[in-house]
Amino acid sequence: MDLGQFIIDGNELGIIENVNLLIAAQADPIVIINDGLLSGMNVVGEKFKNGEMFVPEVLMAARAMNAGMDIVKPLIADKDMPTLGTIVIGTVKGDLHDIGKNLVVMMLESAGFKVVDLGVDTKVEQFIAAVKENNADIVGMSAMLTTTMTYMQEIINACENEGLNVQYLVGGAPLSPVYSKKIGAVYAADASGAVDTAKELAA
Ligand code: B1M
Repeated sequence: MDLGQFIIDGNELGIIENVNLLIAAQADPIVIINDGLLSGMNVVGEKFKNGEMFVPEVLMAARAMNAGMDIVKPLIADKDMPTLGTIVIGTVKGDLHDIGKNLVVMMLESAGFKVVDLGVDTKVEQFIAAVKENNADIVGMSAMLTTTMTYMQEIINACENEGLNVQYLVGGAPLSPVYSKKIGAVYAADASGAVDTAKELAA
């Protein structure tokens, strides 16, 4: 059975039914994740990047992925859980836009990152506390307003002052690669780009 195709089709019920069947047949949960769920989500990422899939379809795929993960996760010891790294993410202070950020979160989780989502209107102190608490590798910041994107620099400065050993991933409509580089961060244009960039940063 091709679990990946159920993910690509966003078929949540198909995933639930077939993951349960595989578990009943004693399949290895790690193999289910890597060869079934993640491989399907990788295809979704590529298709989204190439304009062959759109936001609603990606959301459905991510929901199917999460439904599958919810079944297999309890069967895996934390230490065996495949993880590419830990990302603390939030929409920055003063900004309430979270649709794009939520999509990025879903895609990062589906790709195998541990994501600590701080939500919207996130202040410097929240980022710093979450990085320390979770020993994060990456700080992800989203902004949709020209008036709020400048706050990213404050977050980066504060993290540097604290001596935190993290990389910075940023995105949102008003951002550009040039501006992102200027503040010391790496830019991703969309959710699938965020996954690719996060993989590079965490490597
Ligand atoms: Co607002 N809004 N909004 N809004 N809103 C915009 C952003 C705006 C461009 C509309 C416009 O004027 N044409 C404009 C900003 C102008 C500017 O600053 N340049 C604007 C404004 C002005 C405002 C208010 C100030 C309006 C007012 O009250 N006068 C107000 C501000 C509130 C606040 O935040 N303090 C406001 C409010 C709202 C709503 C609450 C009504 C609602 C948000 C609901 C929500 O998010 N829960 C809203 C919406 C929906 C929009 C638009 C229409 C759509 C945004 C969206 O969700 N896009 C938007 C216009 C537009 O973009 N066409 C607009 C879909 C989403 C999938 O894409 O968010 O770009 P996007 O995310 C992408 C990428 O950007 C990237 O990946 C995502 C997925 O592919 N990405 C990342 C995002 N974050 C990333 C992080 C990463 C990497 C990639 O790494 C960490």
